[in-house]
Amino acid sequence: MEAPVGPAPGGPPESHPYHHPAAGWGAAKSVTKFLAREGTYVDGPRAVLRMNHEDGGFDCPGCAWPDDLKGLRLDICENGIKHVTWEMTRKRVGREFFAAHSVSELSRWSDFALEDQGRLTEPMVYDAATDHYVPISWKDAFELAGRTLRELDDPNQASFYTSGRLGNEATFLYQLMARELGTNNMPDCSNMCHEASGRALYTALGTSKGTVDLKDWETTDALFILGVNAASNAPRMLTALAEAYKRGAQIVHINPLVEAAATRTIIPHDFADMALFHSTRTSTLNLQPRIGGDMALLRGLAKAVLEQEKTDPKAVDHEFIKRYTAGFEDYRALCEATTWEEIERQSEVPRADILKAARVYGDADRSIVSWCLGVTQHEHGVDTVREIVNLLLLRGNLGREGAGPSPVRGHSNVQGNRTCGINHRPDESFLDRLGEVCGFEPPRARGMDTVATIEAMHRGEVKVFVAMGGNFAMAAPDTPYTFEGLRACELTVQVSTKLNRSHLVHGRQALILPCLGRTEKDHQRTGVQSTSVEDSMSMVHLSVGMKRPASSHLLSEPAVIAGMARAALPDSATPWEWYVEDYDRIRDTMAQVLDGFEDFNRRVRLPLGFRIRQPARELVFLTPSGRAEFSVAPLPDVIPAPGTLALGTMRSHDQWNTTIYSDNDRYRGIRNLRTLVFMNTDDMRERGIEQFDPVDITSTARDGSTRSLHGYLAVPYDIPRGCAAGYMPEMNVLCAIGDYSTQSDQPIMKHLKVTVDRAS
Ligand SMILES: Nc1nc2c(c(=O)[nH]1)N[C@H]1C(S)=C(S)[C@@H](COP(=O)(O)OP(=O)(O)OC[C@H]3O[C@@H](n4cnc5c(=O)[nH]c(N)nc54)[C@H](O)[C@@H]3O)O[C@H]1N2
Ligand SMILES: Nc1nc2c(c(=O)[nH]1)N[C@H]1C(S)=C(S)[C@@H](COP(=O)(O)OP(=O)(O)OC[C@H]3O[C@@H](n4cnc5c(=O)[nH]c(N)nc54)[C@H](O)[C@@H]3O)O[C@H]1N2
Ligand SMILES: [Mo]
Repeated sequence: MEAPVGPAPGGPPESHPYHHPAAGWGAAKSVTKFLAREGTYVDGPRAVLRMNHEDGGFDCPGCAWPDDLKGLRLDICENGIKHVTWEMTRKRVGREFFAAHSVSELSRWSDFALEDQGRLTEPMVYDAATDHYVPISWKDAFELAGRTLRELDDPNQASFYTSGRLGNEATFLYQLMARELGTNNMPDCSNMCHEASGRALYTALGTSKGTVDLKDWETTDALFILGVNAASNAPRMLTALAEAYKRGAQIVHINPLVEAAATRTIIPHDFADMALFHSTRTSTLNLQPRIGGDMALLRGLAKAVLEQEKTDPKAVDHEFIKRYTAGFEDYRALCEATTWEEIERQSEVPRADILKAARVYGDADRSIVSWCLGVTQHEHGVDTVREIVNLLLLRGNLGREGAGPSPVRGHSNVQGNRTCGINHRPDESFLDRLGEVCGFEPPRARGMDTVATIEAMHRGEVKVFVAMGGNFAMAAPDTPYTFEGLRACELTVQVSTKLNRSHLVHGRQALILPCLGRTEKDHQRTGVQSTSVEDSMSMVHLSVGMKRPASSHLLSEPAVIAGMARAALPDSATPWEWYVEDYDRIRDTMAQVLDGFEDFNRRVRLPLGFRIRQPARELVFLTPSGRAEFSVAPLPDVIPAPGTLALGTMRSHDQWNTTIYSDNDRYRGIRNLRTLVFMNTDDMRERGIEQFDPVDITSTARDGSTRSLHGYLAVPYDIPRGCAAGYMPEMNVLCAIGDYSTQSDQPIMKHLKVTVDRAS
């Protein structure tokens, strides 16, 4: 990649151990600086006071952690504030901007500089003759998109991407448009995120979501947190962890890196603690498996529980297993056959430490296991999530208060997108209902996901690419390959709030369609509209924007979709315009199509919204056997070959996916540096590498092809031998398009096979 991702560093790189609690004053200071830079000193704090409120306000567009059930408490976080103010910036990108800068020129700008220009204000179309984006009316933009879609030989030559911001009502219209056109090609950011969790939970429990809610977090005896950097990526989890600690709950963190959430925190809304610098611990035990070693570690926990049962029959909940599960005896045999030696070797955690965690699990009446990308973005992501379920089933940790699986979802509405129909592998029953209620015959063939879409672009089989939000060019694996795919398209359409790389890496024809953000007032014919979103714990509630839109030319996402749909489907029986006049009408249709959405309009207006029915939570398993299924997968071999390292790509504290706020990563003690690789000191010494030495990183894909990054700086870090870590999206260059999990089709972004050498 030619252009840098982050801003120009504010000084020489620094790396210091971080000794302060997570959140607290460090966070407060960072927020103040950020508000000043965005020019939103007054609006920012005012907006934040209206966020996640039980009597209205908008849903934080940041992460998907649920709102505090106690309602009015001001449960906000540093990164949520940054995220909101990023959208509310006073800076604007208008037609003058595009007239002044050609696409070739902008392509040399950093990703930071692109987004830093502010909010997009009017629809633009690419003019190849001048290499500039020029203004286009909404009507002409819809006609261009509609005509190109109409003229395709086959609707499967179009692919419709969703980034997890999109509200439920827009989501429903979007999938309806794609399916009326005749395709299930609906890649989404979930394909890179929690696809593995969904598939594993669906097969094991018949529900593709977690079963617990915040009340369970408040009553559990033991929390096991795997592969999530909560202090940065789900900061409001810190509150739950601190409160659990104060109650005497055990908190076990399982992560190759000891992240800030695994130490201590000052809860920002606890003003007394803030004033007195009083911090609370957020961990009782930290285990550091090697990258990919979680499954072996989980197997070790299960093995220990089964061994304990020999002297203490209550260690295993036989009553539960007999009544509700299938496959226990096979699983027991598998655990017995897996040796401690293999478990230790594959996990890189000593048996004594695994036994400590097993004792926590065995002593707890109620346990929750929570996880994020450290578990999913691997070849064996599905098997590992199923191993989590195996472990929970052993002690009946399901279907009762304080117990169960709890995946931490990413984007604020990524879970809602799936619920409302964004799925390239839709259920027959969903399609039947959709067809019946909306009066058309939906396509039945499976569609393409993210990786399949990029490959099909290369073959010339996907010609039109529409993205509802996100930054596909940077988020997807194998950056140069993804760029080529996008450039091979006939038309690319990006519906966005801010300028990003995906606008510059475009098809022969290209549209930028600017839309309202979640903080903004959405006025339609019948008045101000609200949209609904679903959090990580299946709570659905309304979000109402209250800011004046960034420009009078912006349309809401439902309006953009309806405009495109009408142009692409002139004979459609769907009342697209009527839907947009009043989103209650969309919700009434959704209530007829979607499971658990009956009486949607009334229930979504309850003070905290409503929780979607969770059959597994009620011990109803919609699996073929009608029972919760144990799995019996062999342990994968995750030990790096001699001379190689397993590299995980992850986020810094100061970024939102492809949006980079600064070159700092406060909790990991890094300043002014993103092009780095964290390494174990022994691995560095073996290679003759010192701190901040420039290194070359080369990945070897399954097909034997290699990809390299040059001049990255090595940073010694407390990480197991054989492991390395660095930042996405830069490191997507190293992730080959073919290196996706055969279990989930997810790119294996946490497990790249690399060599690291001193720069030549
Ligand atoms: N501020 C902020 N918040 C965000 C986001 C953001 O970019 N910025 N992104 C949002 C999105 S879309 C998502 S999906 C989530 C992502 O949230 P996370 O899953 O926390 O995201 P990552 O930064 O990828 O971090 C993954 C964690 O996994 C650990 N890890 C790496 N490999 C392994 C392994 O093999 N085993 C285990 N146990 N751990 C491992 C890393 O050390 C790191 O702590 O956050 C959401 N929230
Ligand atoms: N190597 C590596 N790659 C990864 C990951 C990893 O861990 N490692 N993580 C993966 C994961 S989990 C995810 S979720 C993806 C993220 O993939 P995406 O969701 O595609 O990327 P984002 O960076 O979240 O998208 C940011 C853009 O969204 C637009 N936007 C913001 N708000 C709105 C809005 O309200 N409406 C609309 N229409 N547009 C809006 C803005 O234009 C902004 O530039 O990246 C994936 N890529
Ligand atoms: Mo994500």
